[in-house]
Amino acid sequence: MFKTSMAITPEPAKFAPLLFAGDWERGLETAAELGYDAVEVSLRDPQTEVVKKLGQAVLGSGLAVSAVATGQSYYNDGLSPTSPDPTIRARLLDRMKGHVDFAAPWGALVIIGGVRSTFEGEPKTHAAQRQRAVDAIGGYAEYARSQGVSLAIEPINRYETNFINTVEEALRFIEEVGAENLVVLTDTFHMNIEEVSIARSFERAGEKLGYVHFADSNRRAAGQGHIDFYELASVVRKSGYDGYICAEILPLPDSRTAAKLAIDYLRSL
Ligand code: LER
Ligand code: MN
Repeated sequence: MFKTSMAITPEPAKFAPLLFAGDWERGLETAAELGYDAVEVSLRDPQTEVVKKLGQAVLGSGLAVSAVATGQSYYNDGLSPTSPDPTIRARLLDRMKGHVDFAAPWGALVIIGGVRSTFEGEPKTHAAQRQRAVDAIGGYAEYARSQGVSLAIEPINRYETNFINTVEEALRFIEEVGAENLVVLTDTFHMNIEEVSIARSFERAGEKLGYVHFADSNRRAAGQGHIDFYELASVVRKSGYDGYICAEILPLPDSRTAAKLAIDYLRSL
């Protein structure tokens, strides 16, 4: 049996594949009722009251936090580690430290996915944008290590970013940053677009596999599209991965039904 998690957010988000967006109380209640082990929380500003309340409520819910997703800092507020503006990078460093502090009590991961943003402007300027991100993420990793937290680099498909689309690129980036507490997050929705073989890419992540998003080809719950999750489950088991499988999925037909479909299917694997 895999440890299970589902992705929620306390705020109405611009980023779609999250359940119970803006209604975290019902999100927690439903996750506990359906028997999930944990929730993944997508946070905007970790210093806000709503995030403090959410943290307290999770502690009392019997659930764990599996991971903190951080993309809203870019999607909602334009903060990016590639930015040439040092005040933007400093604001993001502050946020990331707050995310690490939120994650630490559960040993949850902090996800570096959408927050990487996308390289902009002339291709010849991309190397400098990438270098700023290497330095910035190295800084987040150093703080995270002091709190016993790991950061998960998530490859994202080409329609959302041009900065790390594949597992191979994530591994190269991790090597470049050179921090021990950087791992790979494999999201099957993105992999279905980018990877030659989803299964072989899970194998390629190997010991660096640190976290998993299961969403089907249409970003609905696993089992609602055409990805072969039985093959993937067997590859993941063989790799010795003992972390969470998190349903990061569209709330279709509605949040509760999607959450129920996902956990029933995860249990069948
Ligand atoms: C976040 O986990 C994700 O999968 C991305 O689509 C964010 O843009
Ligand atoms: Mn994802």
